[in-house]
Order: sequence, then structure tokens, then C-alpha cells
Amino acid sequence: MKKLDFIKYCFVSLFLLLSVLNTYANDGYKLWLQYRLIEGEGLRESYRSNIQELVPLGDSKTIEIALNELQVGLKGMLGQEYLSVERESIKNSLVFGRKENLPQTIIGFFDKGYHQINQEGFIIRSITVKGKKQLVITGKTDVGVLYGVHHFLRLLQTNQAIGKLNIVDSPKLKVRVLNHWDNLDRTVERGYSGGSIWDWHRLPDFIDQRYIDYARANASIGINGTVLTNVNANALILTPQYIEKVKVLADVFRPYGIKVYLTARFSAPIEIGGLKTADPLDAEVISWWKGKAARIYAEIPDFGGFLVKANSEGQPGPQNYGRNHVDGANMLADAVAPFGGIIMWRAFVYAENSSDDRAKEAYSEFVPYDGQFKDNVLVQVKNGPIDFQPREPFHPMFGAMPKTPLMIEFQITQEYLGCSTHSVFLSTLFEEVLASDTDRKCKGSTVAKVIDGSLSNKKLTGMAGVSNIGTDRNWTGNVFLQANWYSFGRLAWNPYMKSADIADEWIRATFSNDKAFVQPVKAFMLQSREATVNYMTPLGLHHIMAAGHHYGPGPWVDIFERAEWNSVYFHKADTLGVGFDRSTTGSNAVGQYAPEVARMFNDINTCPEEYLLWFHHVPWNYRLKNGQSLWNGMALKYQEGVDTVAAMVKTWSSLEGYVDSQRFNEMNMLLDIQYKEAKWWRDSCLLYFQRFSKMELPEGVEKPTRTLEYFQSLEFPFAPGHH
Ligand code: GCV
Repeated sequence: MKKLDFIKYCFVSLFLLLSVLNTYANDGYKLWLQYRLIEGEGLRESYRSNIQELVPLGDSKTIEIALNELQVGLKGMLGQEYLSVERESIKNSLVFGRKENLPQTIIGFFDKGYHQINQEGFIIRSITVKGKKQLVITGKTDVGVLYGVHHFLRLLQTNQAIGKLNIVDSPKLKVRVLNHWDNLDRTVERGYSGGSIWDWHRLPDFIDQRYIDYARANASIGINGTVLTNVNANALILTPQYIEKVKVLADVFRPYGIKVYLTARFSAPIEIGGLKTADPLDAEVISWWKGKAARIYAEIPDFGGFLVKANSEGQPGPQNYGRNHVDGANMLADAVAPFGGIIMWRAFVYAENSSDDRAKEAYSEFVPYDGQFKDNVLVQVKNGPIDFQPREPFHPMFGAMPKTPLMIEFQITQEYLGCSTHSVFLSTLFEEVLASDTDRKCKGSTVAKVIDGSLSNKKLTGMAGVSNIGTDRNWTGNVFLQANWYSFGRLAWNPYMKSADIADEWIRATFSNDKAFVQPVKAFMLQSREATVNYMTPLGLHHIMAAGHHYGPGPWVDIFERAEWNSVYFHKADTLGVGFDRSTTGSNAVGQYAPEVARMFNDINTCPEEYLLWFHHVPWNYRLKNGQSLWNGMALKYQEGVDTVAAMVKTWSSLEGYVDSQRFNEMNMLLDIQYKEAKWWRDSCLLYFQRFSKMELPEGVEKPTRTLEYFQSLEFPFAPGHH
């Protein structure tokens, strides 16, 4: 062996050995794009025989990115370099390019497929031309091709056969967007993964590699938009100084199919425009916004548009001028319409003066406006009527505004679910909401069908996820929570996907294809959200976390003047029972749902027990379906939540051999924290509610080792994400 060959041999052997042993440090930066060497020479060989060369068609930046992704991915997974080649060759090739760049010899294979896909869709098909096998990835646009390439790589990452592919797929939603609650000073509201990744100070000249990696990760799961700034907005982002910076980010993201959006502070015409008013019907204000939009589009021709939080939690809005949401949203919609922009107008509102039930407010304010918003307005509705709780029934607006395009907003960051230390797979929460039937009369009128436009024939559709991304090396503060970013993207692409399938993909792409690893991890992921509901807010309890930062339990919170900022407002515990009566005998929030749904929630006997205390004030000795009294059942649920986390800890610690040491150890420590905090939740909530129930803890529930006073005395002045 020549010296050079020998060195190469040693290098390759070492690479293979390290990949197989999986013991080198891995900080999780690569997310689900790990592209580990596929185990089993046989499988690798079968992939190699199908892909002997790469043939990119087209010379756009997007095709270059797709080629690069294939080269990186295939090198990692097959241990082999791939150079790109020209069209003519006799080998089995992987050809990728958009319709108009496909050679005449093969375009005919895709006629039918092109009719089935939209502008962002793709086709992956194995064909044989003159005895030569070809794998073709195509679409109507280069971005569609890029999505196809990522899908193809996912097939390899999950060890699927690629010999006879015929996949035709398109995103079901148009706007698939992350909402960053990032402030210009790089703090992140409700962010638990470090600071903001947007380095405004060094922009526009310094392009952090993170921006590129962020775009790449998003493209790999089909996310096509990013709102860079917090909905609690700062008008400065709309000044030329910042637009110049935003433009640079937009330029980085464009070839990955990602549009940039900004939050528009409604009072910007006053704050940065020198006007005396921000009244949406004022001629000067209208023209100011038109001018502002024109200047943004001059820099960023594909700028997505604005996201607006108005007249909510102190944010200015049209109501400050006696106008309404339609006036505000439509005025902005007119400003961006000439450029193809959209307005995402949030429905998360609750009155300055407490009403009888906060859960009813968004519906009451918005439903009367059904059909009045301009065509380029999406009303952005949180998944539930309160605020991203561990469990909420679906938001009644989803069943009540057939003439208005509604997009759903999920929270990926875990404001109410244990920050980034609790490993909660949120996909099951997202799935539960999307699968909820808004009507029940004509079965199948699910939230998914409302937001994908199929129920009432809407063209503009979307899903927003409040991002959990920050400057931490692993992006999300906890490797496991990368799965929530991932599942958000997959569900925004296809809101009918199942969490079990998403978990399966993510585990295989992120860690290992070994069944002995995939199965137990998948099982605990799928249980993890229910466990959190159980140890935080079982049986329909909600909003009983500590005040302000929302970290940890605080069912005793009763210090705020505004009633609905207090936990006691939400649980209403007294000596008779616990729960918020939203039935017809109470606030009648049930009346905001379609009649069949309302009936189901209204009757304590048909109300699903997971929403029991959401809709009813229930006596402590009420009999649950399992025969337990409410008090015992609640205590046992808290215990069950803790026990599930204990099992998660055990499962994970038995999987050391399958994961690199860094990610393994970090997860171990985080799960230990989660276990400790699950017990903290159980003990403090049970001690607190026991003051009202005056009943003993049932058998099987561990006795608290601390007093209620101890838990009430805990303070966390520097809890993250709260400013
Ligand atoms: C961005 C909750 C959060 C706020 C957040 C708000 C919203 O109230 O606690 O931090 O503000 O929701 O969604 O606008």
C-alpha cells in the first residue's frame, strides 16, 4: 500500500469506528441533520447502487444548496464522496431539478405528478430510461426540489427502501412560520435556550453561520417563514437602520424558501414617524404605512408581511382610537397588498377590565367580524382559549368564523410546560388540537380542516409556532426539545401527520435506527406530554403556575388586581369543590362551541374528564369514571405524572450504549431535574388543594416532605424568559 493510501485507509477506518461506536462528543448542534453512517454494509451498498452519481439541473442558489445537502448527507450516511456530473452518463443517477430544467426524455414521466402538486410540492420517482435507472426529484420550483431532496435524505436517515419510489407530496398549508419573541436587545420573551440568535449589533455586515444553519434546518422540515421580532413589538425594527439588517437575513433565507416577516407596532407612525396619531382611518397614518411598506419591499421584494398584536396586554391598537380590529388589520393589509404581502392579525386579546371569563374574550371580540377582513389577512388564533396551557380544549373561534381565514398559533417554547428543562414532546398536544372536531354534527370538521382551508374553501392558510430557538449550542436548550421544532414543521406541512410517525423519524434522524433504542424512546416521547399534564394540571386544571415568569407551581397566586392574572381565578377551589364553571350555569363559555360540542362539554357526564375542571366546578367527592372521588383521582393523577417521569428517567439511563456521551449525559441531568420538579408540582398543588378538600391523600400517593409554606416561600427572581 502506498503511503498516501495507507493514511487514507487509516483515516476512513477511524471515521467508521468512531461513527459506529458513537462515543465522540456531540453537542446537538446538527439537530436532526446528523447524517450518521448507516449501519450495515448491505444497506449502504444497496443505497450506493441506486445512487451512483448526482445530476443537478439548474444553476440557482437553491439547487446549489440541494446539491450540497445531498453531498453532505450521502457522505455522512454512505461514507462516500459524491461529485456532481453532467447529464450524459451510463450510471444510475440521482437527477434533481425543477420541471422546466428536466430533459425531454424524462419529463413525460411526471405529467400526472405535476398536476397533483402545488408550487412548493415535489415528486420523487424511480424511472428507467433506455435501460438506465434514474431517481428523479422534481417540482415546479427549485424550492420544491429542495424539499424533495430533504425528504429523500430522510428516507435514508430512517433506513427505508429507495428502489421503487413514487412519492408525490405538497404542503397543505401556505404559511408555515416561526414566531420569534426576540427583542432587539437579544433577550427572548419566554425563551429558555439562551439569547436571541439575531445579532442585530453586528448585522448587516456580519453574517453568523447560525443564520445559514437555521435556514437549512427550517427548509429540511418545510418551514417557509420567520417572524424575526417579538409580538410585543419595538417600532425601531421598521426604521431604515434595521431594515438594512433585516434585508441581509432575508437574502440569506431566500434560497431556502424562507420569507421574512416583522411585527408591526401599531403606534409606529407616532413613535418613529412623528405623527400625532396612529388612527387606522387617518389619511396620514394610512399613507405612512403605505410608504413604509413600499420602502421595505424596495429592499426585500419577497417580504412576507406583518404580524400584529394589537390591543392586548398593553400593546397599542386600533381600539385606542375608537376603531376595531377590522379597521386596523385592513389598513395594514392595504399597505402590503400591492406587493403580495399578508397581515397576520392576532386574536389573543383580553379586556383591560376583567370580564366574567377570560376564555370567552377573543371569540366575543372577533366572531362578529367574520367575513370583514381583507383577503390578505389571516387571523392568528392560539390553539386554546386561554394561553398555551399544558392542556386546553380547542379554541372556539375555529368553529365559528367560516368566512375568515384562520391560522393556528402553537407555542413551541415551553412557557407553561417546564421551560427547557422538562422533556415534553409537544407533537401530541398539537395533534390533539388539530384532530379536535369543531362541530361533531357533520363528523370530520376538525381544526386541521379549518386551518388547511378545506372546510370552507380558503386559499390563504397557515400555522405559526412560537419558537424555542436560542443561542445555546443545541439551539433549544435541551436536545430533546429539538423534536418540538421538528414536529411543528412536519405538522405545518401536513397537519394530519401522526405524532408516532413524527417521533419515529426524529429519533432515527437524530440518534439511532436501532429498534432497541427507537421503541423505548418513542414510547416515552408519546407519554411525555400526558405526564406533564398529570403532574402540573390534571383533569382540566389550568393556569396555576407561579406568577410572572410562570416557572413552577403557584396555585395560591392571588395578589394581582386584575383577577385573571391570579391562579385562584382559574381553579376557584373552595370547600365544596374545584374548577371553573363554564357551563350554562356558569360563564357559559360552552355556548361559544357548536351545539353538539357545547352539549358534550356542558353535561358533566359527557364532558371528557381531561376537561372536567375546565368546564365545571366539581365537588371533592364527585365520582370519576374510574370510581375514585375527585380528590383521590386528582391526587392519583399527580402521582401518575411523577411516576411516568421516573420511568422516563429509568428508560433513558438504560440507553447509554446507543447515544454519544454528551447528549446522553445532558438528557440524564435534565430528566433528573424534571423528576425533581414533577414532585415539586405534585406536592405543592396537593398540599394547597388539600386545604379546601380537607381529605387525606389516598394510598399510592407519596406524602410530601415539605410544607406548603415552604413551597410558597420559593422565589425565582431571575427565572429565564421573563423581562
Ligand atoms: C408575547 C402570554 C405570555 C406573554 C406573551 C403573550 C402573547 O401572555 O405570557 O409573554 O407575550 O402570551 O402571546 O402575546
